[in-house]
Amino acid sequence: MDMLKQKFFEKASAQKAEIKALLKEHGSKVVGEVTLKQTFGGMRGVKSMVWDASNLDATEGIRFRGYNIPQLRELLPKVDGGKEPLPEGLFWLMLVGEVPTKEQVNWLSDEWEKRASVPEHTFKALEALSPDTHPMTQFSIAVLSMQTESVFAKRYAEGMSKHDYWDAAYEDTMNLVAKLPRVAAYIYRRTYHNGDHIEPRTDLDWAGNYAHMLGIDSEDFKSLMRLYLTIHADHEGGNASAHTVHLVGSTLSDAYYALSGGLNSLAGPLHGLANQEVIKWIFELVEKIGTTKPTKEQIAQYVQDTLDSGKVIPGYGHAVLRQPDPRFTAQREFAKEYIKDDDYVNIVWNLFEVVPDILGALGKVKNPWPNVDAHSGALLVHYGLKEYSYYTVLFGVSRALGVLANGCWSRAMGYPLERPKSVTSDWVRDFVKSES
Ligand code: CMX
Repeated sequence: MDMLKQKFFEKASAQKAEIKALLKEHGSKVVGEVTLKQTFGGMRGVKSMVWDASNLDATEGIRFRGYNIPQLRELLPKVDGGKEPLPEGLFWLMLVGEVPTKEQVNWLSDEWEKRASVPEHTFKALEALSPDTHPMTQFSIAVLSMQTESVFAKRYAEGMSKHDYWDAAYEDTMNLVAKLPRVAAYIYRRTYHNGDHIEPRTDLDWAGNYAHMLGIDSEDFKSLMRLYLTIHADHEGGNASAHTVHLVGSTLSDAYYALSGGLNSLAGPLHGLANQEVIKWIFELVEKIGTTKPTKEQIAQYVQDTLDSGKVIPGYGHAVLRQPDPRFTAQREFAKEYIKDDDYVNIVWNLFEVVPDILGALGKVKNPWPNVDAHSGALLVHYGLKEYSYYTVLFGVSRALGVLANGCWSRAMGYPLERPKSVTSDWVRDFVKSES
């Protein structure tokens, strides 16, 4: 058994026994109430799921196993001479709750490199799609097409004991994460570079190799990819993509089915697709105003026009956060350090000064601050990745780390099929009548 799997098994077995005892004694304690507003309003704040890899605080933002983003940037191992954390390190932390050593992270990079081969039929499936198929559609199909490789599905068909689900889930997770950069880069090169594909390198880390296969080989872009793929990896369990993976996985559909489902959730403009919407909207701003150096007054007018036409301001607002997203701040710091005076980065920073007051004045927006998607596009454009329809794929590659690590825990803990209760509008009418 490999060292990460062994650690995971030991931690999960101990936690399973602990939680079993805890539930025996405290299982009927009430953890919250559900109001009618929440029942109709997207279940905001309803505590109905356990998710150990990360937790979101409305003001502090995300913490991964207790560590915030500035701490991760400092503590997680880096490539020699590099300043940004390796996503491998975050995956290790999320899976077993320990900050890994440089050696452990190197082992993981090598392990993923060994498992990275993508089945030929996946490339064929992609080639069968119309070239104008949205990259997220291609990505979801590609992940699903690799389900032929599922260890979980194969072992389940052979009669696997439920005590071994964790083992098969771990194998699927490691294999699937390993294959994602190759598949995702293939989609990019196929869609925007006439199928001029770039072979993987065996001497690079997971994110560095992805940057290389995209065709952008600068060291700074590799650093950006390491940071990007770290900070987008997880955002507790209730966000739409994570929750979808959790729900699909709870039926014992394997990691390939579950991730493909999660990617379909991520592809919505209120969620991950907002990263493409932000830069598209900024490009339209530049086009409309006729300059890449708009004044704050011009920007404010453009924001107002967007709201007046009945649209949301992409990259702003959040269902849980009530402060600027630390993932936005991390990207801002990256830009300050690596990028000097870029017009699109400056527009993003000016939007940050203008938008919150305008959204706040509407009186209904609970969080007028920027989220993770407000900044990423300007950074990618700076390094030459201008094809914004691709951006959510990058998000999806990263998000796989968190949702699949959590999927391993769900199978190890033996969490059951997810099945909340729905009610009808008639039930609500009767309920309100009986209450009053
Ligand atoms: N621009 C304009 N109006 C906004 C807004 C924004 N950025 N954010 C919220 N609002 C509006 C809502 O549409 C809602 O209006 P109605 O009552 O007329 O329907 C009202 O303010 C209250 O919404 P809320 O409780 O503050 O926000 P929700 O929890 O319902 O929604 C989110 C959260 C992210 C969907 C919303 O803020 C939004 O649409 N933002 C823009 C899209 C975006 O950036 N999404 C990415 C989020 C991060 C991610 O998942 O990747």
